[in-house]
Amino acid sequence: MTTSAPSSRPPRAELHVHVEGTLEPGLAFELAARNGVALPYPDPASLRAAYDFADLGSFLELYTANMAVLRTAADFADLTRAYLTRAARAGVRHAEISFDPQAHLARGVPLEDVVGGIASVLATSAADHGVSTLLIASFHRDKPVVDALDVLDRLLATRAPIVGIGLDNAEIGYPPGLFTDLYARAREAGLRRTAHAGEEGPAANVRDALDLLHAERIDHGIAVVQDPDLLTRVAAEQVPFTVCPVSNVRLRAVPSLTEHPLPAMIEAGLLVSINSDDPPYFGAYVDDVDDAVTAALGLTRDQRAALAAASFQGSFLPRDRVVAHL
Ligand code: ES4
Ligand code: ZN
Repeated sequence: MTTSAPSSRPPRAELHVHVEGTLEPGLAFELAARNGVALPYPDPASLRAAYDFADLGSFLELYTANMAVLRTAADFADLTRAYLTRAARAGVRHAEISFDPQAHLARGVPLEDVVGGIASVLATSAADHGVSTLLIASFHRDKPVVDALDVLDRLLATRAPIVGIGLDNAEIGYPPGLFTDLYARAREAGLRRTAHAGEEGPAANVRDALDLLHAERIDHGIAVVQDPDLLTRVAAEQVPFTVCPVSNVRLRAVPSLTEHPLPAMIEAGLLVSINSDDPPYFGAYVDDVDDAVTAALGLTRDQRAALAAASFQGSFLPRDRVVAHL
């Protein structure tokens, strides 16, 4: 995979990346050795070869299994640092990074170690990597809302440095309406709100995330093109959509990049940004995604500039910080 120097790419933000999904096979093996954890693969290359997914479910299975190597605050710090180092090379100047608190609590890793490890690196990301950062706690939609409420309360009680919340994991069978209480509490606490919706689920999930959860941003949202009225509405409201075209192809939500609904979303006037989601799992950091999308869809220079601008406009940065990036 080739990577150009940052100067050859327009500055951009990355708004949709799961820190656990940035775990490179090499680092996974390093952490496994450090923590005395066994991985069911002989070496990093064999693990990477397993990154061939039939759907979201098969990806989530491996993604969750690999978290076994993440045990200590230092592990989470190393993971976060590795992502920022690579993201800086991709031209990323601001990153809004999600993490899955429930996944680690379920494995007996204290919340303080997870948050502390990630936050220790984010605190100096601008100075160390030239990347400003914000942290998002993402909740599992396939777990009960009471679990999520409990974790959110703990994050708030410990003054975890999060800007907002998200909703991820399996979408089908777990509609946004299950999480109205969670999003209401987050909103009351002054947190920003994003949610995965319309990734493998229907356009109605995008509408419900907006209307029932008061989500300010939609992660993926590609199903929105199936509902012309909703498409018109989200264009008028300039709802940010954090689209991950390579992820969608690798998880077979879309058959190929050339058939991706991104052009239809751009055409409809949506505020769309391009993101990586889980870069090593899908074989592409955000610069690689930009290149692949440009090649497959023949994006113009102006369209690419608009996508880069939208990555800042859709961020949770204060208005003056957004303007400074444009
Ligand atoms: C995810 Cl691609 C994707 N979809 C839903 N949840 C996720 N968590 C990490 N990656
Ligand atoms: Zn995602």
